[in-house]
Amino acid sequence: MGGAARMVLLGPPGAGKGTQAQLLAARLGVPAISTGDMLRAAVAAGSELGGRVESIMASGALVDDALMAEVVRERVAQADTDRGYLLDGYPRTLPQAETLAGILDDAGQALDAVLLVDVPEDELVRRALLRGRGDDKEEVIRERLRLYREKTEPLIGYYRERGLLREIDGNLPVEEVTSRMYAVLGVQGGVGGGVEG
Ligand code: B4P
Repeated sequence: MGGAARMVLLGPPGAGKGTQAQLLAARLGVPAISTGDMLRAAVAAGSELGGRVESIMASGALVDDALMAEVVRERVAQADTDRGYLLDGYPRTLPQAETLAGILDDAGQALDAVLLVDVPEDELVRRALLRGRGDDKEEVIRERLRLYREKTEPLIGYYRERGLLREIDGNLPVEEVTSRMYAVLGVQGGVGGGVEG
Protein backbone atom coordinates (compact mmCIF):
# COMPACT_ATOMS: atom_id res chain seq x y z
CA MET A 1 0.00 0.00 0.00
CA GLY A 2 3.08 2.26 -0.29
CA GLY A 3 3.78 4.95 2.28
CA ALA A 4 0.25 6.29 2.53
CA ALA A 5 -3.22 4.87 3.06
CA ARG A 6 -6.28 6.60 1.62
CA MET A 7 -9.53 4.87 2.35
CA VAL A 8 -13.26 5.41 2.48
CA LEU A 9 -15.73 3.89 4.94
CA LEU A 10 -19.09 3.33 3.29
CA GLY A 11 -22.31 2.05 4.81
CA PRO A 12 -25.78 2.96 6.04
CA PRO A 13 -26.31 5.51 8.81
CA GLY A 14 -25.62 3.93 12.16
CA ALA A 15 -23.61 1.01 10.72
CA GLY A 16 -20.68 1.96 12.93
CA LYS A 17 -18.54 3.84 10.40
CA GLY A 18 -17.56 6.47 12.98
CA THR A 19 -16.82 3.84 15.62
CA GLN A 20 -14.58 1.84 13.28
CA ALA A 21 -12.98 4.91 11.69
CA GLN A 22 -11.53 5.96 15.06
CA LEU A 23 -10.02 2.52 15.71
CA LEU A 24 -8.70 1.98 12.21
CA ALA A 25 -7.27 5.49 11.85
CA ALA A 26 -5.37 5.13 15.15
CA ARG A 27 -3.99 1.81 13.94
CA LEU A 28 -2.93 3.18 10.55
CA GLY A 29 -1.60 6.46 11.95
CA VAL A 30 -3.77 8.61 9.68
CA PRO A 31 -6.59 11.04 10.57
CA ALA A 32 -10.22 9.87 10.52
CA ILE A 33 -12.13 12.54 8.64
CA SER A 34 -15.83 12.39 9.47
CA THR A 35 -17.92 14.85 7.48
CA GLY A 36 -20.77 14.30 9.96
CA ASP A 37 -18.50 15.28 12.89
CA MET A 38 -17.19 18.30 10.98
CA LEU A 39 -20.71 19.50 10.25
CA ARG A 40 -21.86 18.92 13.84
CA ALA A 41 -18.83 20.88 15.09
CA ALA A 42 -19.76 23.74 12.73
CA VAL A 43 -23.31 23.74 14.11
CA ALA A 44 -22.03 23.70 17.72
CA ALA A 45 -19.63 26.58 16.97
CA GLY A 46 -22.40 28.62 15.36
CA SER A 47 -20.26 29.23 12.25
CA GLU A 48 -21.65 30.31 8.88
CA LEU A 49 -21.34 26.71 7.63
CA GLY A 50 -23.16 25.50 10.76
CA GLY A 51 -26.01 27.91 10.12
CA ARG A 52 -26.38 26.60 6.58
CA VAL A 53 -26.49 22.91 7.51
CA GLU A 54 -28.28 22.78 10.88
CA SER A 55 -31.86 22.32 9.70
CA ILE A 56 -30.78 20.02 6.83
CA MET A 57 -29.07 17.63 9.26
CA ALA A 58 -31.94 17.76 11.75
CA SER A 59 -34.34 16.58 9.02
CA GLY A 60 -32.12 13.67 7.94
CA ALA A 61 -31.52 15.19 4.48
CA LEU A 62 -28.10 15.36 2.82
CA VAL A 63 -26.13 18.58 2.68
CA ASP A 64 -25.69 19.64 -0.96
CA ASP A 65 -22.79 18.25 -2.96
CA ALA A 66 -21.18 21.61 -3.81
CA LEU A 67 -20.97 22.66 -0.17
CA MET A 68 -19.59 19.25 0.86
CA ALA A 69 -16.97 19.50 -1.92
CA GLU A 70 -15.67 22.76 -0.40
CA VAL A 71 -15.55 21.24 3.10
CA VAL A 72 -13.70 18.08 2.00
CA ARG A 73 -11.32 19.75 -0.46
CA GLU A 74 -10.14 22.09 2.30
CA ARG A 75 -9.85 19.32 4.90
CA VAL A 76 -7.78 16.86 2.85
CA ALA A 77 -5.34 19.65 1.94
CA GLN A 78 -4.28 20.01 5.59
CA ALA A 79 -0.81 18.90 6.67
CA ASP A 80 -1.93 15.96 8.84
CA THR A 81 -3.05 14.05 5.72
CA ASP A 82 0.48 13.57 4.35
CA ARG A 83 0.39 9.85 5.27
CA GLY A 84 -3.18 9.47 4.04
CA TYR A 85 -6.62 9.61 5.60
CA LEU A 86 -9.72 7.62 6.33
CA LEU A 87 -12.89 9.26 5.08
CA ASP A 88 -15.97 8.45 7.17
CA GLY A 89 -19.29 9.48 5.64
CA TYR A 90 -17.87 10.93 2.43
CA PRO A 91 -18.64 10.38 -0.41
CA ARG A 92 -22.37 9.76 -0.01
CA THR A 93 -23.56 10.43 -3.59
CA LEU A 94 -22.17 9.69 -7.07
CA PRO A 95 -21.31 13.39 -7.67
CA GLN A 96 -19.39 13.36 -4.36
CA ALA A 97 -17.49 10.26 -5.53
CA GLU A 98 -16.58 12.13 -8.74
CA THR A 99 -15.46 15.14 -6.69
CA LEU A 100 -13.23 12.91 -4.57
CA ALA A 101 -11.78 11.28 -7.69
CA GLY A 102 -10.96 14.78 -8.99
CA ILE A 103 -9.32 15.85 -5.73
CA LEU A 104 -7.17 12.70 -5.75
CA ASP A 105 -6.31 13.07 -9.45
CA ASP A 106 -5.23 16.69 -8.97
CA ALA A 107 -2.87 15.55 -6.22
CA GLY A 108 -1.57 12.56 -8.23
CA GLN A 109 -3.08 10.22 -5.64
CA ALA A 110 -5.49 7.28 -5.62
CA LEU A 111 -7.75 5.45 -3.16
CA ASP A 112 -6.42 2.20 -1.71
CA ALA A 113 -9.72 0.70 -0.56
CA VAL A 114 -13.39 1.35 0.14
CA LEU A 115 -14.68 -0.57 3.15
CA LEU A 116 -18.41 -1.27 3.06
CA VAL A 117 -19.82 -1.87 6.55
CA ASP A 118 -23.24 -3.47 6.21
CA VAL A 119 -25.91 -3.98 8.88
CA PRO A 120 -29.62 -4.97 8.56
CA GLU A 121 -32.12 -2.11 8.77
CA ASP A 122 -33.83 -3.14 12.03
CA GLU A 123 -30.47 -3.19 13.80
CA LEU A 124 -29.61 0.26 12.38
CA VAL A 125 -32.80 1.74 13.81
CA ARG A 126 -32.20 0.01 17.16
CA ARG A 127 -28.64 1.37 17.42
CA ALA A 128 -29.64 4.90 16.45
CA LEU A 129 -32.44 4.98 19.01
CA LEU A 130 -29.96 3.82 21.66
CA ARG A 131 -27.39 6.44 20.56
CA GLY A 132 -29.98 9.22 20.93
CA ARG A 133 -28.17 11.95 18.97
CA GLY A 134 -30.30 15.00 18.03
CA ASP A 135 -31.11 13.49 14.62
CA ASP A 136 -31.77 9.99 16.01
CA LYS A 137 -35.58 10.19 16.08
CA GLU A 138 -37.35 7.29 14.38
CA GLU A 139 -38.83 9.31 11.46
CA VAL A 140 -35.49 11.06 10.85
CA ILE A 141 -33.62 7.73 10.95
CA ARG A 142 -36.07 6.28 8.37
CA GLU A 143 -35.47 9.31 6.13
CA ARG A 144 -31.68 8.90 6.42
CA LEU A 145 -32.06 5.23 5.50
CA ARG A 146 -34.30 6.05 2.52
CA LEU A 147 -31.73 8.56 1.24
CA TYR A 148 -28.94 6.06 1.81
CA ARG A 149 -30.68 3.53 -0.46
CA GLU A 150 -31.46 6.14 -3.10
CA LYS A 151 -28.26 8.23 -3.17
CA THR A 152 -25.47 6.28 -1.47
CA GLU A 153 -26.06 2.62 -2.39
CA PRO A 154 -25.13 3.27 -6.05
CA LEU A 155 -21.59 3.91 -4.79
CA ILE A 156 -21.29 0.19 -3.98
CA GLY A 157 -21.37 -0.67 -7.70
CA TYR A 158 -19.23 2.35 -8.57
CA TYR A 159 -16.39 1.23 -6.30
CA ARG A 160 -16.86 -2.48 -7.03
CA GLU A 161 -16.32 -1.77 -10.75
CA ARG A 162 -13.10 0.02 -9.84
CA GLY A 163 -11.87 -3.00 -7.86
CA LEU A 164 -11.78 -1.07 -4.57
CA LEU A 165 -14.75 -2.47 -2.62
CA ARG A 166 -14.14 -4.64 0.47
CA GLU A 167 -17.27 -5.87 2.25
CA ILE A 168 -17.36 -6.21 6.04
CA ASP A 169 -20.21 -7.64 8.15
CA GLY A 170 -21.02 -4.82 10.59
CA ASN A 171 -23.63 -6.83 12.53
CA LEU A 172 -21.04 -8.19 14.97
CA PRO A 173 -19.42 -6.89 18.17
CA VAL A 174 -17.26 -3.76 17.63
CA GLU A 175 -13.93 -5.54 18.14
CA GLU A 176 -14.91 -8.37 15.77
CA VAL A 177 -15.78 -5.83 13.03
CA THR A 178 -12.40 -4.14 13.60
CA SER A 179 -10.45 -7.38 13.36
CA ARG A 180 -12.24 -8.30 10.12
CA MET A 181 -11.22 -4.92 8.71
CA TYR A 182 -7.62 -5.54 9.70
CA ALA A 183 -7.77 -8.97 8.04
CA VAL A 184 -9.19 -7.55 4.81
CA LEU A 185 -6.48 -4.87 4.74
CA GLY A 186 -3.65 -7.15 5.82
CA VAL A 187 -3.06 -5.13 9.00
CA GLN A 188 -2.03 -6.67 12.32
CA GLY A 189 -4.00 -5.78 15.49
CA GLY A 190 -2.94 -3.17 18.09
CA VAL A 191 -2.35 0.56 17.77
CA GLY A 192 0.63 1.96 15.83
CA GLY A 193 2.75 0.41 13.09
CA GLY A 194 1.63 0.14 9.52
CA VAL A 195 0.18 -1.93 6.73
CA GLU A 196 1.71 -5.28 5.80
CA GLY A 197 3.12 -5.90 2.34
P1 B4P B 1 -22.88 10.82 10.07
O1 B4P B 1 -22.26 11.60 11.15
O2 B4P B 1 -21.99 10.30 8.99
O3 B4P B 1 -23.63 9.66 10.87
P2 B4P B 1 -24.13 8.17 10.74
O4 B4P B 1 -24.00 7.68 9.31
O5 B4P B 1 -25.50 8.18 11.34
O6 B4P B 1 -23.28 7.23 11.71
P3 B4P B 1 -22.17 6.06 11.68
O7 B4P B 1 -22.35 5.04 10.60
O8 B4P B 1 -20.84 6.76 11.72
O9 B4P B 1 -22.45 5.27 13.03
P4 B4P B 1 -21.75 5.25 14.49
O10 B4P B 1 -20.35 4.75 14.44
O11 B4P B 1 -22.00 6.56 15.13
O12 B4P B 1 -24.00 11.74 9.31
C1 B4P B 1 -24.94 12.58 9.98
C2 B4P B 1 -25.58 13.61 9.00
O13 B4P B 1 -24.57 14.54 8.49
C3 B4P B 1 -26.23 13.08 7.72
O14 B4P B 1 -27.54 12.61 7.95
C4 B4P B 1 -26.17 14.32 6.78
O15 B4P B 1 -27.21 15.25 7.05
C5 B4P B 1 -24.85 14.98 7.15
N1 B4P B 1 -23.74 14.55 6.28
C6 B4P B 1 -22.60 13.93 6.71
N2 B4P B 1 -21.79 13.66 5.66
C7 B4P B 1 -22.42 14.11 4.54
C8 B4P B 1 -22.10 14.08 3.15
N3 B4P B 1 -20.96 13.54 2.71
N4 B4P B 1 -22.99 14.62 2.27
C9 B4P B 1 -24.13 15.17 2.70
N5 B4P B 1 -24.50 15.22 4.00
C10 B4P B 1 -23.66 14.69 4.92
O16 B4P B 1 -22.58 4.10 15.19
C11 B4P B 1 -23.97 4.22 15.49
C12 B4P B 1 -24.28 3.64 16.85
O17 B4P B 1 -24.09 2.23 16.86
C13 B4P B 1 -23.39 4.19 17.98
O18 B4P B 1 -24.18 4.42 19.11
C14 B4P B 1 -22.39 3.08 18.24
O19 B4P B 1 -21.94 3.04 19.58
C15 B4P B 1 -23.19 1.84 17.91
N6 B4P B 1 -22.36 0.79 17.33
C16 B4P B 1 -21.31 0.96 16.48
N7 B4P B 1 -20.79 -0.24 16.13
C17 B4P B 1 -21.56 -1.20 16.78
C18 B4P B 1 -21.52 -2.63 16.82
N8 B4P B 1 -20.62 -3.35 16.12
N9 B4P B 1 -22.47 -3.26 17.57
C19 B4P B 1 -23.38 -2.57 18.27
N10 B4P B 1 -23.46 -1.20 18.29
C20 B4P B 1 -22.56 -0.54 17.54
